[in-house]
Amino acid sequence: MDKSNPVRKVVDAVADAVAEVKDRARPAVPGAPGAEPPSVAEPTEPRAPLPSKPDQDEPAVVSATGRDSGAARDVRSQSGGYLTTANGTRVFDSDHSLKAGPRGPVLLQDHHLREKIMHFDHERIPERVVHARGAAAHGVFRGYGTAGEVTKAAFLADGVETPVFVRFSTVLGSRGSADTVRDTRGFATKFYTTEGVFDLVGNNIPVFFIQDAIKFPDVIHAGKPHPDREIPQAQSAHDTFWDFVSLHTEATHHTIWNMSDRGIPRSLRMMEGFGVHTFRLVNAEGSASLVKFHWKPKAGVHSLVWEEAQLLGGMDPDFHRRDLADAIEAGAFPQWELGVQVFPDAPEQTFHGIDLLDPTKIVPEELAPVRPVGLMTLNANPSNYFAETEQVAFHPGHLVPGIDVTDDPLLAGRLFSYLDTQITRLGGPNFAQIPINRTHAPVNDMLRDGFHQDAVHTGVAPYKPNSLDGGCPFFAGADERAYIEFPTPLAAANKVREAPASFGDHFSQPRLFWLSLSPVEQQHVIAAYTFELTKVYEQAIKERVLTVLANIDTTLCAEVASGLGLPAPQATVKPADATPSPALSQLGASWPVDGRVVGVVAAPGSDLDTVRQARDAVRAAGMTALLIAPTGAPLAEDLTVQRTFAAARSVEFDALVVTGAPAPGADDLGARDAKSGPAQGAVDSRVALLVNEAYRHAKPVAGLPAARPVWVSAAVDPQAPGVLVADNPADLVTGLAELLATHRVWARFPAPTS
Ligand code: HDE
Repeated sequence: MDKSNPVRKVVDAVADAVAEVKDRARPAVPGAPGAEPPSVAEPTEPRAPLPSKPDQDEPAVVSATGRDSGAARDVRSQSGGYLTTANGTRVFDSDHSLKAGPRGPVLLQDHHLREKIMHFDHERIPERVVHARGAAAHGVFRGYGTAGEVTKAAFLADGVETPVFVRFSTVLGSRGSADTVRDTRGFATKFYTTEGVFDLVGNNIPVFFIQDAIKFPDVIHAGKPHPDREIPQAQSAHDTFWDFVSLHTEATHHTIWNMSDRGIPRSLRMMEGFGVHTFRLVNAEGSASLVKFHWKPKAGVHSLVWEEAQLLGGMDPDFHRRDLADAIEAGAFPQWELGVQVFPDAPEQTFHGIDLLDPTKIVPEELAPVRPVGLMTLNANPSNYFAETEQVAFHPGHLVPGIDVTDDPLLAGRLFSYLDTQITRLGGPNFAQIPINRTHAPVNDMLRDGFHQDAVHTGVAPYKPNSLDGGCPFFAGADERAYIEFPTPLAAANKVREAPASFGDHFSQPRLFWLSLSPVEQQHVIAAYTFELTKVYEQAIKERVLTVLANIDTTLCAEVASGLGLPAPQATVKPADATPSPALSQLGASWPVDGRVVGVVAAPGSDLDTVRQARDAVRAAGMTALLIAPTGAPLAEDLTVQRTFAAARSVEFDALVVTGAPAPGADDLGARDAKSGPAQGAVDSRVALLVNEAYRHAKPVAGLPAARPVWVSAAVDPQAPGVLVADNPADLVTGLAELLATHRVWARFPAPTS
């Protein structure tokens, strides 16, 4: 890329800033719970509270009306060295209630007990109706200055840096559900711009189940657990979901994306994001364009395989939130490029015949390339989950000058819903004053009072027009950067409850998606539909879904029907011609491996220098090395063990380096650890399982010559693609990183072409 190119300039500047932050001491193994290692004995000497960890940040310290207070970032956390009541009175004892004698009774006058329990009783707030399970991070967005042609939004100008807070989520599960379920992921970004907050509240799938907001309660009621038994949790593999989507066929496109690998991301860092709706951008000259927003991850788009996702649900239900926090802590900052597909704002609002107001349709990137407009880097973890990740409140109506909405009927409903839901969830109308939601732009809003009012408003005339407050505040014009809705012309129409005719095409784009996938991705889609429908009780629903599949593709339908043991029905709609869009496939390129997790297996008697070299080579490549050994005893002062054979499972690792062949350990017993299989020859059976599973999931596995017996016990062909054997650990890791750049050793998953 040419050095004077504005995109290059910003990429270089961000790279410098990232390098600077990375230079701060980073832990070799992320995940320490606090800022300092604890002492074994309980500390008794009063001291100031510990700071947040270096990888963490808090919301900016602005007043409830958006003013920079100049206070330190940690001003809101605890202060002072002594335990106090909520009112700051020092506490003498918080372990015993006030009693009449040691054996009671407890006295009613114990105001400290009363306050402590009262507050505890009210610690929970309602979880989000949808997207309850989330994980978030702070970061910065830098504009490339390439969007000026289409929008006057100040934060997109060249080199402008805007703080952001991003919350990722699953849709269906409760707050405590597992991360790796098959579901759509939310991707919501709050930009604290100088012109007010802009929220881009998107998903990792570019289309939605419904075309009209009035259907949202229906699709969510169908996807949530059955109302009688409240099962299953956080998944679509049940009757009500498939009942709805097979009757309401506009859901077909979103459903096939969920059944594809996009429904089970490897990492939140490895997902695309989409604004889904078409938005209207307006430039400084006042001319409008229609656009679709895209987030493109620098790490590529990668997924789990279904078995990994299922195992992780039990092994590590927090897999995604841990991965995000660990990567940031380790200095592997996730990055996404924001881009726009631009379409003329023509009266019919279509592009190449695709209705831009229909949120069940994409515009293939081959028809309208994604133009990069800025780069987002997530570089800090939240300091407090509740204060930040739980209390953040997004709203698609948080817009800034230069970004306007279209008449997409789904978007219209969202513009109502998000404000409404926060009143219940956050306990009143003043949620914009919660620290994480505060704008960094001055607020002068004439909204007054209400629960949890944080601002002490002055003045006597919170109304307009007034003279008592000197007429203040005043309206801004376009020159003072007011938000002015674009004067969109409207065609004469009748008031009706109807959708436009073009919204009736439900199958051409699911077919386009199917045909764009590589053979192995298609196999995954077949397996996902088959798995989900096997869990459906009612045969009529399965038969109905098969007819929907027949309308997408005969092979897809035939394969799923065969898995279900049902006849494949005829299509009711002639499959449309579709030109595949290669951009929809996740395969076919190489990506950085920063933040990937490599397990280094050590056997008793492994050469420790070799283990050390393997670990250091993994770290030098920007990845995280976790040492796996028979017990938790450190192998040497500098070789701390992170996983034992009993605790390790392959799904936690992207790749393995095996430095020796451990003989069965004393705890390699079914009675102690049911992972222990029947005798695996000379090798500990948990290690054999670890390696076999990683191999089966098409992960790179590498071994030193001393590890040879492991291949036999694990039934791994050392000649197979992606199995590396070499003397030198550094060479092994280099080879392994090359393999990981394509995410998996795809050659181990040969698939028939459809
Ligand atoms: Fe949402 N959605 N949604 N949604 N949505 C919510 O807002 C809603 C839709 C999305 O991390 C709720 O604060 C309606 C599309 C994300 O806090 C609620 C409709 C897209 C998040 C709500 C939609 C989304 C939400 C629940 C149909 C992708 C999580 C709690 C018209 C473009 C944000 C809350 C976070 C959250 C309503 C459809 C994305 C109830 C009525 C389409 C990422 O207001």
